[in-house]
Amino acid sequence: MNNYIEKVLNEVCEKNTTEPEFVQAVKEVIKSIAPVINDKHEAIALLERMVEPERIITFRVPWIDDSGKVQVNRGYRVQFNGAIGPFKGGLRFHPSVNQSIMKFLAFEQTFKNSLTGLPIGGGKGGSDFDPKGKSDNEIMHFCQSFMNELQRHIGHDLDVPAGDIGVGAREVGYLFGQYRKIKNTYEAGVLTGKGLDYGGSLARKEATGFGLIYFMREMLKANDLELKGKTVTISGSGNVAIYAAQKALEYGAKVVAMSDSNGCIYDENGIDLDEIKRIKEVERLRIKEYQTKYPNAKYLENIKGETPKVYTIKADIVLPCATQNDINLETAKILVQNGVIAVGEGANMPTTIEAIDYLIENKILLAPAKAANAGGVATSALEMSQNSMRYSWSFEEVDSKLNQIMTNIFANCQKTSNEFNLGINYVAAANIAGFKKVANAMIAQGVI
Ligand code: NDP
Ligand code: 2IT
Repeated sequence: MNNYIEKVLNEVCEKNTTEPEFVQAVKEVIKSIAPVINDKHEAIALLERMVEPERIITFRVPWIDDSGKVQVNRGYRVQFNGAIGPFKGGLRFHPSVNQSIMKFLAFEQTFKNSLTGLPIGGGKGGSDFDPKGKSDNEIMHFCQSFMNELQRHIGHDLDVPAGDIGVGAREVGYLFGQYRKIKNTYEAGVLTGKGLDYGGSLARKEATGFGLIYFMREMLKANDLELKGKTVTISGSGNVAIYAAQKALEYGAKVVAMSDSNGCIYDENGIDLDEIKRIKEVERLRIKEYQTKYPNAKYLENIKGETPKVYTIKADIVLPCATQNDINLETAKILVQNGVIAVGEGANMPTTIEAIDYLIENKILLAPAKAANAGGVATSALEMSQNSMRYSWSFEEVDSKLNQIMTNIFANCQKTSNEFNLGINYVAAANIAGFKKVANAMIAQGVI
């Protein structure tokens, strides 16, 4: 690490003492970009500007629950970096949401969006609202109130939100309806992840999970391996997890375990994905419900403070598709002990810095989130393109563009890795490759 990088990192630590996730995300990026940082960057305070969001918006979200009681949540939108395009990134509704989590996600999004090769800047938003156990009516009222404020800060050329944890097509629909009502205009490209009947893109729902497996396919191929015949475990059973499972199955892998925050189901014969879709996408139930149809499948309940059970099951390929810091050093050691070949990060920052280092030292192929889960936002950008054209592509057209984008992202990581002699370290490669375009755009645009 050079002196300039160390200085910026110290400042970030000092200025953001209450934001551990944000500091972690910055640390991971900034440490790996040392080979491309020089005195010119220091002279124009490039890194200092890159670690400071362009704008953070925080707002009150009042709504009335089904019993008539007034509830208040906190809403956020972090517009981190708009150098290469309108701010772009999802909305997360989860009780753990706070400024640190919003900032880490928006920071990561900036480099991820750069890697897609498409003209999108980095942003993220959300609320500490907990959708679990809420009625459809409550979800709608919350989304409407959230949009009452958010509408002032977004627009198809300004900032384009989408889904993330707790926000899927249902929520995007309610958000879009309220935006349209307030603005009195049909601005389809203001949100992505929309339903297919009102401007959504085919294959957006599948894109993050499919993209993760396309990236995994390329990474395995470059190392003389393939998905066929491999066993796979997946942390999570939401949007990313489900469509990663579907594509892995198509490529001949066997998915033996999936999870939610309570625990995991393990079916050594292979999981019935249609049943998972019914439980999670239709009924919105807990994953334990899987045992009702498959009593022979095991259910392992998580114990607070311990490794999530899904990571204790032996598999060739592990796909963290739930939340940040799911894999710590202790869990990484279990994975290595169990003979895991590859880890594919569907979630954002699912692996702690110590765990990343340990996995790489132990020659595990690690597909980093910024590159491997970029298929979702890339397809969101394709949704924006279709909205601008007032036209829509077929599922096959979108999917083939997604496949090409993920193949290009992997090739870029491999090329960068070779160029800087990184060994097999796609984490550092993705950080360097993502950084370059944002840095060049910021330099070209002056002191912004
Ligand atoms: P969903 O809300 O659809 O699913 C989240 C899944 O993660 C659920 O199974 C949830 O279980 C599980 N989970 C376990 N522990 C936690 C926890 N502590 N906090 C939140 N969720 C937890 O979200 P997505 O599938 O959309 O997102 C999953 C991950 O992928 C996130 O990290 C997100 O940032 C990332 N991502 C998403 C993209 C997208 O297009 N949707 C694009 C790129 C990345 P439970 O139901 O018990 O909470
Ligand atoms: O983390 C992510 O990339 C997303 N949640 C998707 C963002 C988007 O704008 O589609």
